[in-house]
Amino acid sequence: MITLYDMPLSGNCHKVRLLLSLLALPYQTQPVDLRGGEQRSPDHLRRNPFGQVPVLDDDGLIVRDSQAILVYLAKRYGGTQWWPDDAYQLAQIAAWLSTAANEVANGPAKLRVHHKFGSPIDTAAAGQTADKVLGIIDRHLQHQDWLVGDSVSIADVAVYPYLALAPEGGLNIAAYPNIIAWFHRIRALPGYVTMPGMWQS
Ligand SMILES: N[C@@H](CCC(=O)N[C@@H](CS)C(=O)NCC(=O)O)C(=O)O
Repeated sequence: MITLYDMPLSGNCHKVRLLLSLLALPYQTQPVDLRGGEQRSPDHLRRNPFGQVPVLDDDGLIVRDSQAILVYLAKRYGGTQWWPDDAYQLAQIAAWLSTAANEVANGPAKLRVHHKFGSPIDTAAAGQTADKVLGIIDRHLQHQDWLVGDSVSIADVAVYPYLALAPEGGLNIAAYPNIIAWFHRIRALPGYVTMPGMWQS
């Protein structure tokens, strides 16, 4: 059985919920009370020494980090549509996973945590990072439907949640028409699931 150590308002957890649902994989969630500090409990630190969610437990195999979990699920359960054989395509997917963990996390995701939960951040730096990454992604999607190749991949799943949650960080996502068109394509996928706070058309 797959168990996702989860927090309903976490975009990182949503990446995993979205892929599990797109793959139609049965799973259960185990909520981790982040406000109460449960992520720093000895039990959770054994699962993830960084004291964060998401963590996946697949019949005793523990995987931490949203990007790593997407890789695991795509390779283990997804077939070549989700984990291509081609080295160049895989490298492109890895590049976007890296963007999700860096620029998207330090731009739109950080602004959201600040606006929604009051975390102190350097708002000017996060704003600059957000503008840059949103512009790059919007231009990238001008001539292609998906971030990599000609079908959805874990690159899209990794980048999507914090872009769709960007309005909660005070960002005007409607200024990026190619991103909005990509939102619509993602939302039309069989098995798509949303979460509270995501951009509404
Ligand atoms: N690189 C990690 C980041 C995970 C992360 O930042 N998780 C947040 C929730 S979205 C968390 O667990 N925060 C609790 C804390 O840091 O105390 C990933 O992609 O999974």
